[in-house]
Amino acid sequence: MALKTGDALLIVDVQNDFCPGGALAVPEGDAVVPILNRWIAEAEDTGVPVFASRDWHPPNHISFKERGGPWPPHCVQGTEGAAFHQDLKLPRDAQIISKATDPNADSYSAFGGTNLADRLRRAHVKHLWIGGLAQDYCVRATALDAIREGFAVHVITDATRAVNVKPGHGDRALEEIRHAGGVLEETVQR
Ligand code: VGL
Ligand code: ZN
Repeated sequence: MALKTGDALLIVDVQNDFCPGGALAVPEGDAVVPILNRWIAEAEDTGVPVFASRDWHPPNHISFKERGGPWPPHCVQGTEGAAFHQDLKLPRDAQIISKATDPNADSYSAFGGTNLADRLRRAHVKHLWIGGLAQDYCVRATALDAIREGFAVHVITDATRAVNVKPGHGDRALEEIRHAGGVLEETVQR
C-alpha cells in the first residue's frame, strides 16, 4: 500500500445484497471487507479521499427479472440489502456515489449517469485504486470507464470477488482491464 497525494480509493458496491445471504450474493463477497478496511485506514493516514459507489435501484428497476432483466430484485433504495456491509469502515467524509437510480436505465459503471468523474477531477485525483463488487460487473465497468476518463487505474485484485455466472468471467474481466491499461495490484502485507 503506497497511497499518496493525487490518489483516491474507490470502493465499488460493497452492499449487503452482494454479500453471502443477500439477494444477488457474490461468492465470498464479504471477504473484501477486511482488506478494504486496511486500504481505508491507509487512505485516512495519508489524506487520500475515499469514494464509495452503491447500486441504488428503485423497486421497479429495468434490470429486475419482472421487467425482463437478468437479475432478481437487489439493492432497492433504502432497504437493508442496499446498505453498505456493516463492517465496512467508511470514513465519515467518504463521498457516496449512487448509481442506476433511473427505473428505465441500468449502469454497472459508477461513472454512468453520475458526476463521479467531475468529483474526482475537482479533488485533483490522477490515480484511482479500485476494489469491491462484483469483479465481472461493476468493478469491471467502472475500471474500464475510469481508464477512458483518463485516470490511471489500479485494481486491488484481492479486494474484489466475481459473480462468475460462467466460470472464468472474473479472470477475464481482470484481463480486459489490464489490456486497456489498468494495473492489477495485490495488497502487500506489512
Ligand atoms: C452489480 C449486477 C447487478 C454489481 C450490480 O454491482 O456488480 N451486478 N447490479
Ligand atoms: Zn444492479
